[in-house]
Amino acid sequence: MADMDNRLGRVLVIVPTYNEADNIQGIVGRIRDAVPEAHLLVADDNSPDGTGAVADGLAAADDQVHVLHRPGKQGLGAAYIAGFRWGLERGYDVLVEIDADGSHQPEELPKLLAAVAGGADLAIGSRWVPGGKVVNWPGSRELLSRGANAYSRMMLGLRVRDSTAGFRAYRAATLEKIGLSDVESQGYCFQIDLTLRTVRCGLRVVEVPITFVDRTVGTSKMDRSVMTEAMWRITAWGVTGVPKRFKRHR
Ligand SMILES: Nc1nc2c(ncn2[C@@H]2O[C@H](COP(=O)(O)OP(=O)(O)OP(=O)(O)O)[C@@H](O)[C@H]2O)c(=O)[nH]1
Ligand SMILES: [Mg+2]
Repeated sequence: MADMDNRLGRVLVIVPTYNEADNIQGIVGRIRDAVPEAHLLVADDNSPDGTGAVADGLAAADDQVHVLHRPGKQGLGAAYIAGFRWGLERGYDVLVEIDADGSHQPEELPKLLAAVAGGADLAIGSRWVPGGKVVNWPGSRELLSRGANAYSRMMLGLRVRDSTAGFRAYRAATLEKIGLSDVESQGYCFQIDLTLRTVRCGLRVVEVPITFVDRTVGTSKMDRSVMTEAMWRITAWGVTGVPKRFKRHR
């Protein structure tokens, strides 16, 4: 692990939250145990259930835990962009995405980080490569995820099997190269957007099989508007070919 830390540099794990008061303490504890060297940033969108205040309490007790308070619900993409900027400004070398609801198991973080240490510019915790699994997911959600991935592969020519996955580790250099200032995606198609940018910059994406566990506590933020946004953006990126904004970074 010490060798791996040397190759990785400083790691920041970003946890976006909206109404995760019953999950945040458990997930922060599990992340701290799984990757004790890493720092953690909770990016909270002023959750009405008080998640931000719970996170402040955790940060007060642990100087490796930080909180970014945002004014209101602006979507997962915006929360991650703000979190990435926070981390890049402070010189972190690897920036990790993980959900707060336990779907992504912190105990699998070392596997993701090992892929980055081994040369990946982006490591994705993937449900849909051999060895990847989903536990307790309703058939309808599996169908939606598989469908979104199949559509992305077809429309965008992506070879990545799980480009909607939200459990991933980026090298700081990857985020700097792909450019964050013109990312407009708000919901889950944010993940597809950044995957596409990474691939189109000629960077190396490695998929690591993970076991995804459906949330048992709290409520989902997945809704029709999130799905509609993904559908129209993927279609637009597909039919207009390589957008200029992606070419610029080549
Ligand atoms: N800061 C912020 N976090 C968000 C927002 N939307 C979702 N999240 C967080 O992003 C992560 C993923 O959202 P989920 O609601 O779990 O979405 P999902 O995994 O597709 O849906 P379920 O697991 O079925 O609930 C969770 O940690 C949420 O709290 C948002 O607008 N702002
Ligand atoms: Mg979830």
